[in-house]
Amino acid sequence: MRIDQQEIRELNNPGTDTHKRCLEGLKTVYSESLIERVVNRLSDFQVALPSWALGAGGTRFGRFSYGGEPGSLEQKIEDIGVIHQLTKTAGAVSLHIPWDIPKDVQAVKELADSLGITFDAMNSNTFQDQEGAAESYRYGSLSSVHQAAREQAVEHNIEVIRIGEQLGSGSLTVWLADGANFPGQYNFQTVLKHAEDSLKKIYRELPEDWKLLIEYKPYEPNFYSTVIQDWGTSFMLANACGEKAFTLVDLGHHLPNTNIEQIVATLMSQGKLGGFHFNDSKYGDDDLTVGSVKPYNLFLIFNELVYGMENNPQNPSLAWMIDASHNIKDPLEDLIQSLEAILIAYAQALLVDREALLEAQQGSDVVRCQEILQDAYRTDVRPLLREARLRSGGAMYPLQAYRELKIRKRLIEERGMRVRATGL
Ligand SMILES: [Mn+2]
Repeated sequence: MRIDQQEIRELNNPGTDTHKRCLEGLKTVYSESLIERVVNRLSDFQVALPSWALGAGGTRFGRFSYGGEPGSLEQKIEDIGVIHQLTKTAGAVSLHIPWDIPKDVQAVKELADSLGITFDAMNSNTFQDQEGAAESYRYGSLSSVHQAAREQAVEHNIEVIRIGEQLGSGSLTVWLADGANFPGQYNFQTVLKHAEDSLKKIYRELPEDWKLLIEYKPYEPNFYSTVIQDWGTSFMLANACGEKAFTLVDLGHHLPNTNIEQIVATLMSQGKLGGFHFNDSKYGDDDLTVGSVKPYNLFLIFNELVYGMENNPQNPSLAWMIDASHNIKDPLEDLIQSLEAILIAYAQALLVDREALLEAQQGSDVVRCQEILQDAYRTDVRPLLREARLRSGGAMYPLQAYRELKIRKRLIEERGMRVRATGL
């Protein structure tokens, strides 16, 4: 389904005057040129939505369906189209292979194109056994001690690159779930060497203008060790592969209280941060809605991302993606909430007075340093988000619009109650 642009305009109209007054209020604190700059940055910012995020979420204990789920890749792209129409921030999709192999590449491309959606990073999957596959990944894939399993996993990643090439994607994300459940299960050095050799084989097949993004995670699905457990290991492997390989940071893939903003700063200074997965967590890799638990943390991370984007030309532009699970929520509502949280943190980080901060840091005025960051964090930047959306034809209040337009009801009428999306 598609929303009639007129419907969005009609929803925006009554709130426009109030919005303008809120925006004027911000102009009493920040210069007009800064506000203009932030609004433009927000309009340009696009976050990819993964093709596996549009179906009902759940945990390993259960899954609660909600009706109107997308039953095909085409419908998933249409759902992203709806979110993009409302927010103007979801202009990309990140495909998971083999869950979402396009049957008709040309048709899928044309559909995405008509909705203003591009194909961001491709995701391979060697954490599950695939139907009819000769080798099992039970004991690992790219790092397995079994050569045939390693070769099959490398082959799969190359196939994902080939599909991505046809779609116009420009990067491959490898999240290697390989690890050990028990001490002594494997030799740490052997599996790391295998992982490196396999990644190099995949890297050799990358098109000239592509990137290889290497994700890390400390534990889960294996509970004793993970082959690529932290940013240092990923960084080392990316360096071993070459200049087109980068580290990908997933917010949930850290042990509790890890200083993620420092990791971001370190990687960007080395020009090696390539991708970013958004989510939030309380205990582990909870994949909660972005900004739902630790919004100040998210702001501090964005503060480093903005600094890096402005000061590290050696770092490439990043592949942004939401990697969360809505669990009991309507996924589309959850994704709208996540996009809002991302833009809020980004806008706040753009408001940080960097000159004043530098001066306070040089003068070791610790109190002032904290005040400068928190001044930005405590600013209600939502009028800036609304202004950006208003200018690009989105809804000023996307979540409210989603509800008022009764999108879920319309999707259920169109697709029924019983469809089940492919994926986890
Ligand atoms: Mn991830």
